[in-house]
Amino acid sequence: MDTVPLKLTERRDEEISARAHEFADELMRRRTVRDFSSKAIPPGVLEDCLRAAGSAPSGANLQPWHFAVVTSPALKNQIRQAAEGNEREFYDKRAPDRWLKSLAPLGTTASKPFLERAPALIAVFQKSSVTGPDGQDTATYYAKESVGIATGFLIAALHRAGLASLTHTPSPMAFLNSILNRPCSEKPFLLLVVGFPVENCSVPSINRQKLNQITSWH
Ligand code: IYR
Repeated sequence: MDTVPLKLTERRDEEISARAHEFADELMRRRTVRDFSSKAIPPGVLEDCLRAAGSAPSGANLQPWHFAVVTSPALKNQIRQAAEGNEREFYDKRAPDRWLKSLAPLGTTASKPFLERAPALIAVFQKSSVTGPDGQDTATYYAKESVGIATGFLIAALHRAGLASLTHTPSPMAFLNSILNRPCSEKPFLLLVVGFPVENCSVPSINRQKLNQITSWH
């Protein structure tokens, strides 16, 4: 096994506490946005956020992810048409009443104008196999967990940079493979909508659970 020195910055306890507190506050301010403006994303920002995503831990470090960044208006239009087709099916036919009831506070519908208006869509794919250094295909391990972590890193990086995002899961998502020309060994995981909110954007009034509701200490 080859090794390299760990580059973890040593910090004083007070600094560690302050940084933990600030980061939590920063992420608490993140909200999913559905009303995007068409304002462009500054050059290089998506690249840096994707570098952050690609630094995530993964099963056997096989990095079972692919991020397809879509800015072409024609492709965004195709994605919107396909997603809205599926969503109409979902809202009008497939969705059980209890699911529609859970979604009601969010005000979501089958209409997805943000898929065209936002400057960028990032389709996240989960790879069932990767090609190793020897040119041989290897099955990936804990791919869903790994891609989930990488997507979390990405969402946090986008927010930290000052961008808004929306985690969109049109169902089913297989149309993303054909529109974006991705192989069938890659399964769509999530469609992330990225950009800036409209001016005076408002978001649903929802609560996050308190710390004591989401933790137990042993
Ligand atoms: N995919 C649909 C429905 C939807 C489902 C969940 I769970 C949400 O948190 C939000 C929406 C849509 O995108 O509208």
